[in-house]
Amino acid sequence: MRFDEIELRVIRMPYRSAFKTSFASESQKVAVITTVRSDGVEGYGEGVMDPLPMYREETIAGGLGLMRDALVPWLLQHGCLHPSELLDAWSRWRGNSMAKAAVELAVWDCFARQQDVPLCSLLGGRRTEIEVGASLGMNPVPETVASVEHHVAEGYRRVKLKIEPGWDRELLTAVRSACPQVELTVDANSAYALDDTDLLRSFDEFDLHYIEQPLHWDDLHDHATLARSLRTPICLDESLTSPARVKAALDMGACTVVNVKVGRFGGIESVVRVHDICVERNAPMWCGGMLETGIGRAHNIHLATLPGFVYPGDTASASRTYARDIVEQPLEAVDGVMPVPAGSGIGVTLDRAFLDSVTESVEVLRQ
Ligand code: OSB
Ligand code: MG
Repeated sequence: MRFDEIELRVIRMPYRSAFKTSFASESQKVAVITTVRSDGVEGYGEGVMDPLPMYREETIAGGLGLMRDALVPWLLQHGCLHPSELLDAWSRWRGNSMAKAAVELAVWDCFARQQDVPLCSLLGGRRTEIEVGASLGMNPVPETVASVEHHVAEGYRRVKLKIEPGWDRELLTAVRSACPQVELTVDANSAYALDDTDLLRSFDEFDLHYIEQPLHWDDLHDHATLARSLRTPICLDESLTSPARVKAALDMGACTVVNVKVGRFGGIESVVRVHDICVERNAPMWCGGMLETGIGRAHNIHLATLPGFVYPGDTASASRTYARDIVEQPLEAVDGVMPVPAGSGIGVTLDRAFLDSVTESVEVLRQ
């Protein structure tokens, strides 16, 4: 594939309500939407970096810089035979997984559209729908209990609660007594420390499916120590950034469950390698979310059709997060099941008028 043009577009879209985690309360999405153009066919990707490095270390400004200075010029100069080549070709530029993924995803979408096949079939995914859960931001206890009940009634296959020290046992006690059967998980986004081991062990009574990223955002060692003290399984999110890190985490017992985000791993090829590691080791994995727009959401849905994604993912209905989306197809779950968008590539088309209305900047790089 040769590329004629690559567009980097920064968009800003309000959430329907603020999303509060242990690291921030966010009321809007700022994302980089990438478009590659090759032989009259476009492909789209989404960068999940934030304006400030609150989740991991990447930022929009840093990601755009690397795209401009390295990834996009390289792609315009070399092109590729297959999108799976890009991960290794770009490995000499260290880190910056979210920036790499933002460009690589667009190339995969473009490649699939040129072959006129759905992205999932290129990856070997055979499902036509995926099971999904919902991730609830922090809200007062009564509202959270009502929200869990609402999502259970909607058919979501599991509910994840955001927690932090001082915002955990009371919430979990209330949710468990209202919904004793719901498949429940918690996500601390790195808010606890190893000194909190006794507190975290006390969560065993809530019968959680797993605890997501309790400790430091780049740690494996302390998570392995913690895991030995808990009955509840540990799932890592922030700490897992490459196939090698996943192998290390599973081998040292830092986690038994793997949250996969294509941005954090540097693209689809990297996720395919993570997938094979998890399948080989029988480690359950699931597809996480970053409150993506329809572009990133559609990519997540296609990825999650791979057989190793055995737990429900975070890719819930887009309408939970946005009043209006930048894609024309509604990405809506029914009874906790999200259909894979049909058609070629990721199966969605842009609502260009709305996209323009939420665009903050556009730059187009050419041959
Ligand atoms: O830790 O999984 C996370 C959103 C932004 C950043 C980090 C996380 C999340 C979510 C939301 O939990 C998942 C979603 O609905 O996309
Ligand atoms: Mg998480």
